[in-house]
Amino acid sequence: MLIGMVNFANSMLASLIASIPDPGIPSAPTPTMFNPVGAPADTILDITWLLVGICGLIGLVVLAMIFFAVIRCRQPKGDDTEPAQVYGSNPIELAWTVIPLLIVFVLFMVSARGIFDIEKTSPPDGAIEVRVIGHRWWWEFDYGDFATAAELHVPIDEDKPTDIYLTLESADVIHSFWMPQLGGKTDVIPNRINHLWLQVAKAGTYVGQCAEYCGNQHANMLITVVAQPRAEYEAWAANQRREAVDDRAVAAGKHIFLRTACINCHTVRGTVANGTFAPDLTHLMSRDTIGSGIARNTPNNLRAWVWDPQNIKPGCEMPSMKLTREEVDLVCAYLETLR
Ligand code: HEC
Ligand SMILES: [Cu+2]
Repeated sequence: MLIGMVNFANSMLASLIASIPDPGIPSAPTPTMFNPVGAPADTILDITWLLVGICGLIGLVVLAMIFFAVIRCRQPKGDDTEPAQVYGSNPIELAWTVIPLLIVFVLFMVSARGIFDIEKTSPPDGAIEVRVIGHRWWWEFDYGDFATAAELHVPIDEDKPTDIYLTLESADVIHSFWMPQLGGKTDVIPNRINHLWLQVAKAGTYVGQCAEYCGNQHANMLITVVAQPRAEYEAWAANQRREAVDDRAVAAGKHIFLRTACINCHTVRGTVANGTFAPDLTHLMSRDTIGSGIARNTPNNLRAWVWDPQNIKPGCEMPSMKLTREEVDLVCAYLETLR
C-alpha cells in the first residue's frame, strides 16, 4: 500500500512538472530517490523505508494511546471528584527511557553502517573520475583532457553497473550536488575538495539539481547525467577531445565572437578564446540544453540566449552583449559549427 501511495505521489509530481511549458531537458524522468538505479541510492532508500517504518509505528502507538486515554478515561457525567493521582512509577519511567534508547541505538547503527557504505574516500576500481566545479548557476565537468557543462556523460557496460567518482569543487559559493537516483548528496564548498560516489546500472538520462541555495538562479542549476553504452560514450569522448574545427563559411561570425568579450569568459579550444568563467563552448552543439538545462539547444533558443540571456535566465552571470540582430545571427551561425 505504501509503495502504491509513493507511486501515486510520484506520478502527481511528474504531471505537475510536465505541465511546465517547453522544459529544457527533453522527456527526462522526474528526479526521485524512490526509483534508485545504483548501489548507493539503493542503500539510502532502504534506510529511508526502515526509518519511515519505525517512526510510523511509534506514531501509531502514541496516537492509539492518546485515543485510548481520551475515550476510556473521560470524566463520567455528574462525577466531579478528582481521579487518583499517581506520583512516580519506576516501571513506567524505565520503559520510556530504555525503549527509546534501544530504538535510537538501532537507528544510529543502521545509519552509521549506511554512511560507511556510501562514503568512499578513494575511487572504486574501474570508476569513471570527473572533477565537478559548481558555478553560479551551472556545473562544469572536467574530464582531464576536455571540459563540458551541465551534461555529465558516463559509459555503461552490459554486465555491470558503472561507478562514478566525483571530485567536487566550487568556483564561488556553496552548492550541493544531488542526483537522487544515483546516490547521495554532497555539498560543494569553496576552498574544500569533497568526493561523491555514484553508481548507475542502466542506460538512460537522469536529472538532478543543485541542492543548496546559491542565489537567484539556484533552482535552474540542473544536472543531467547521460549514461550511454560504452561505444557511444567513447565516440562522444573522442569528439569532445578534438579542438574546434575551423569552418571558413562562418568566418564572419567567428570574427565577431573573437573580438567581443565572449572570449574573456568562454573557451573554444583551437582559438584564442580561453576564458574559464563560463561554460566551455568547444562542443556546444553536442549538448541538448543551454543555460544548465533551462532551454533546449535549438537554433531559436540559442539566438535568444546570445541576444539577451537575461530574458531566459534572469540574473545569470552572462550579460546581454548588445550585439545587433545581424551580429547575433552571424555569431550563432558560427556557434552552430561547434559540434
Ligand atoms: C561575463 C562573462 C560572459 C561573457 C562576456 C559572455 N558569456 Fe556566455 N555565458 C556566461 C555564463 C556565466 C554562462 C552560463 C550561464 C548559466 O547557465 O547560468 C554563459 C552561457 C553561454 C552559452 C550557453 C552555454 C551552455 O552550455 O549552457 C552560450 C552559447 C554563450 N554563453 C555564448 C556567449 C557569446 C556568443 C558571448 C559573446 C557574444 C558570450 N557568451 C559572452 C558568461 C559570459
Ligand atoms: Cu548552486
